Amino acid sequence: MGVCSSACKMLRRGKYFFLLLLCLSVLAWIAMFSGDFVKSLPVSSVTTQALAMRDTAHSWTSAKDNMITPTPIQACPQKSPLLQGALKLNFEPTLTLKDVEGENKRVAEGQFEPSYCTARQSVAILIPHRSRERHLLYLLHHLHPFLQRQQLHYAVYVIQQAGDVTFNRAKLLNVGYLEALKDYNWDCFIFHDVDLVPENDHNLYICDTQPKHLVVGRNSTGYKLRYKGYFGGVTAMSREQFHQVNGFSNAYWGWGGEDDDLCKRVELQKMKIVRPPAGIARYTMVFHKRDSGNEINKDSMKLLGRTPVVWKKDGLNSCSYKTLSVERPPLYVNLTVDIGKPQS
Ligand code: UD2
Ligand code: MN
Repeated sequence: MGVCSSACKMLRRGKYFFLLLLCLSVLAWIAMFSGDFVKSLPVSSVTTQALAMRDTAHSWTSAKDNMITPTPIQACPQKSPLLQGALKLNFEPTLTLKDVEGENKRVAEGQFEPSYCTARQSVAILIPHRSRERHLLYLLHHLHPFLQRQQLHYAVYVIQQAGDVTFNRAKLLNVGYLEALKDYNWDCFIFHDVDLVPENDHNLYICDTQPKHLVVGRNSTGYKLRYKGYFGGVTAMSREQFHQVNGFSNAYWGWGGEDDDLCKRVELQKMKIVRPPAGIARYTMVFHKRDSGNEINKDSMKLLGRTPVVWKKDGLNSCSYKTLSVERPPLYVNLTVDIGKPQS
């Protein structure tokens, strides 16, 4: 027993020694391969990349070769869920441009685009203008929220006639079309009097397969269509439709006739004017007297007789003007132009 016990003790000690050696060598091995080895793991490892992406997500989303595919934005619905129908309009004498800017923080340089869906059309609103600041303010106040509820990508252009020669609404609208296309390839153009405020947001500011007249009725005429070929006030034409008729005539200086001329151009192209239902296409015209510098155009009947002969060479393709300034305050693009004067 004595011999065996000392032999057993030696064996046990050897076992411990061996275990200790094993532990030490494992530790030495770990120490040797840690650090550099871990760092040299292949970077193509999906896990590593995923972690890297998670840490810099904000810069990745805009990277060209983005590996995180953003959820595609859906097209806006055919009918906007934001529409309210008949609206209560207000014309507060104390309203200021600052107020309207404050109410429309998401409009920049006259432009807006829904962020939650892709607008069905990109629309340029063209407003011919001179010395009607109060009317412009009321229109901007109502029109911006109205267009946003329709989920449109849009921009508002105000085309100011410089100087005090006779007003020419039609030529200003031609200029607006040509200038707006330098900014963006708009699908649709709305030619909009400054004093007409839409009363119902179901009156959609989008273009149709045919030219569209948006004012069936207004307060001052008992909301009745004035006459069958009436095409004044607010109209919507696609980029192609307006190009096809060579735009408005540039020859109408003073009040009247230019809207009838556009109607003739449309009919000459075998297009047909469409209108929304009378219960929707309603406007309030802010009261005004005839402006000085916009006296009745005595030549309008004579000019209308010539339309079928001259339309091809009097219009967009002959519209000469000088752009004096382009400003971009928050709510509209402000174009000031010299459009010349009537030929005597
Ligand atoms: C009618 C038409 C209008 C046009 C005009 C005859 C309707 C609802 N409107 O408007 O589209 O055909 O007859 O030319 O039928 N403007 C200025 N400053 C001026 C003069 C005119 O900004 O000094 C602009 C402004 O956008 C105004 C528009 O031109 O709304 C039409 O002029 P208007 O309002 O004096 O003519 P009105 O109401 O008879
Ligand atoms: Mn008017």
